Amino acid sequence: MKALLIIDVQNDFMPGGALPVPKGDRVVPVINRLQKRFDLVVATQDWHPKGHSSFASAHEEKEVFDVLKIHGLDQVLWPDHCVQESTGAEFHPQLQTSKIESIFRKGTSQEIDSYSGFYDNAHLKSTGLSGYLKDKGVSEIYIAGLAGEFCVYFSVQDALAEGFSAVLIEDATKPLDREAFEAAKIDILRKGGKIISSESLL
Ligand code: VGL
Ligand code: ZN
Repeated sequence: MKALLIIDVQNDFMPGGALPVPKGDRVVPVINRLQKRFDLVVATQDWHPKGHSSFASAHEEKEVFDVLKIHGLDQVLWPDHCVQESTGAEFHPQLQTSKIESIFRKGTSQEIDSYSGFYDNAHLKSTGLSGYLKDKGVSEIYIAGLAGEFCVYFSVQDALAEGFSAVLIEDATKPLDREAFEAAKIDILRKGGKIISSESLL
């Protein structure tokens, strides 16, 4: 069985949002068209408490996009984004949500960031997504959403590590940085993931 996993299609990642992904809004119509092709659709939501450790504003004398070691892990410092219950954390208003059976929230622990929809960045805590998908009989996960070289890339890697086949839908994602995304795509292919265009599903 194949599932569509929609990563972080939230207002703060859209042009005009707190952490805008260039052309991030372009993924919305593509993802809406794709949903009909799947038996199961699930989504993630970046969902940070106020003052989250990934926010530059939580660290004195640090700036947005500085990189810090937090508990031994490299942490990019982001603008405040996707704060729990805020408008920025809501899904894009045009995203169709009626087919989304479950929403997995991540980044909820104050001290640690979570790019992947499966685990936090230190792999300490699971969101339950892997067990949920296995319980539903899913073997293939198709991944879409934002941002291509962060939450999407990390989710693809965890999907593969959990034993799923993982397929990145290239025109249903956008990166923050195109070069970093090119490197991520090479790594996805090297790890056994696939990369396709939405056209091959429609
Ligand atoms: C993301 C940076 C910080 C993402 C989330 O959804 O890719 N990126 N939080
Ligand atoms: Zn975040």
